[in-house]
Amino acid sequence: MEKTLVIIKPDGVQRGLIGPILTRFELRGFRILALKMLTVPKEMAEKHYAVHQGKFFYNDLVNYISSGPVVAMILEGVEAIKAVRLMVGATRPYEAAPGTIRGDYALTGLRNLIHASDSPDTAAAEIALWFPGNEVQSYSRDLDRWIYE
Ligand code: 3AN
Repeated sequence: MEKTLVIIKPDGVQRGLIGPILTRFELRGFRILALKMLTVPKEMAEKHYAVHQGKFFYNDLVNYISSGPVVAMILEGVEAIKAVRLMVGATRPYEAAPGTIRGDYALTGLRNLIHASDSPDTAAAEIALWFPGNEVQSYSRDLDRWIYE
């Protein structure tokens, strides 16, 4: 089982897409291990996007993700990192395939609705940053035996 961090960005919250996005992940079979709404402090946003420091879009990224409430969650499932990234779709929303979250609900630039960890190392670092302390549940569900062979 793999864990990944997903953030519904301010545009997703403002557009009333928390429910539809969560539903997609639940229906796919992922377990939600942690879930919260928060407004991200600037320093935390800078840490989250540290790999992009120095790039021309870095300041916009940091300002945008801290501009209003977001919803952060940890999802667990087999190959969760890759599977969730495929559900999220391409970085540029206008290039995202129909059927993906960005491809169905987003169109331009920074308004790409959602963030998802892109590797096991990133997932571990992002989970530690967004859910420090004892905020993560561990549980099984009866229906898991119908999702996993
Ligand atoms: P993704 O969110 O698809 O994993 P990353 O991690 O490469 O994409 O980039 C993080 C965020 O930075 C993207 N969601 C997007 O909003 C923004 N971004 C990435 N590349 C560019 C770019 N060339 N111009 C403007 N914004 C960008």
